[in-house]
Amino acid sequence: MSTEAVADAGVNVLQGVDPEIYKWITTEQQRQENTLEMIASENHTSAAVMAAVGSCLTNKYCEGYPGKRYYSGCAYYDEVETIAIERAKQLFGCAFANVQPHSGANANLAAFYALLEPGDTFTSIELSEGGHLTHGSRVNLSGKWFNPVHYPLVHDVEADHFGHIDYDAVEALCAEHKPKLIMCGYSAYPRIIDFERFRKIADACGAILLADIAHIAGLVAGGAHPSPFPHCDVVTTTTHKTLRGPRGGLVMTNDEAIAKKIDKAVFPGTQGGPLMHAIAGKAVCFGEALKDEFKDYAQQVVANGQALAAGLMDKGWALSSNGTDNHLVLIDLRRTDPELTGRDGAQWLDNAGIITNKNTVMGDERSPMVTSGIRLGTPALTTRGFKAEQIEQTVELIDRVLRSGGDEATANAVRGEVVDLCSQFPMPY
Ligand code: DSN
Repeated sequence: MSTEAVADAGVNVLQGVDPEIYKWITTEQQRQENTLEMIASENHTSAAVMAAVGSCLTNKYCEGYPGKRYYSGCAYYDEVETIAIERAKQLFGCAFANVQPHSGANANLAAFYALLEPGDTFTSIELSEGGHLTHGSRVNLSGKWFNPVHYPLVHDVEADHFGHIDYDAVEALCAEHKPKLIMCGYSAYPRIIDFERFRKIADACGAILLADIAHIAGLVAGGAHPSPFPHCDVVTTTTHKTLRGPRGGLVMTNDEAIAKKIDKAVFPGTQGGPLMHAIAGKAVCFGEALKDEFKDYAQQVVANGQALAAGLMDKGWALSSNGTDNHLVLIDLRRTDPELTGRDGAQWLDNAGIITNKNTVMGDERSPMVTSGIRLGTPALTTRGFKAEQIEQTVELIDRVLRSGGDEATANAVRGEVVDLCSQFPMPY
């Protein structure tokens, strides 16, 4: 049976057993097919990944690691997990990989548990500036049990590196606070991360350097963003987003002592049984990302990101950091249409079939539920086959919607054009 047939068979069985859930899955499938998915952290994974995730591997408990399990019957799971580990190491060029974290948040939790004691100081950027909940937010364990000190971006709109990390300020802040760990890697940062500079800063203050490459993992794997190795001590990531695999997490390192601590911190420190069906999906995803086509994909994601940024700026939309080097673009509405909020803009786009998210921008005075920004990304559109020409069409549609004042007729007209555009670029499954 082909992988497509396996995936279809699974959904068709569901139709008879649970028509209610079947209805919502197929309705969601139609939504995905007929909308422009521009959430920077989402993608369309392959039929092969979905077949692995929807397989009988969901049935088994496998606490422990390959060759050292707490249950019988794990031999084939050892094979799957070992393949996933070896492929992850090959893909990212590192010596150790733990493929068990259920998510990026779990990967970060395990890294903190392995490397820090409660109360220890670490540095990162704040969630509202483009960081992540697990990078020291007050409402997350990382901010409650540890002592985060946040480093700034360049806020001066006239400065050469407006919106970039202020590396000199990071250096000064780390010299002052002597963090045990420095985090780099973000959720809404459109620029290349200078891992080499971070290494120098970490060495100067004796800190461990952790990169959370969740957003850019696919770009790193495809050679479209510099690698965190050999500069970083620990690298955490998700496996969906630009890497285009199943939802899940991954931790990597070149340091054997750190690897041992991470393994213990993932299991039994912070997780129980690994999700072996998800690990099989990760193995398939890493195998796909090792192919030459994935390099073309990663380059195209960035080319499309830059076309999106250039197109929006041509239309007069101000962007955080005035552009992008990667897969994401952050519109700063305050500098174009101060009355328009991220909440309204994202809702109007949603009404027109363009799926984005509201996002805070540097120094945002609006709340995270309102915001002054809209975050857009190109990973999913690129998977569908979009190139510069379709990105230009997409920019036209976004501009019309955002300048419409939320007009329903405009949303409906754009929605029709979106459906038409989508029909020319079928899903990868
Ligand atoms: N929620 C993800 C994002 O959208 O960036 C990060 O985990």
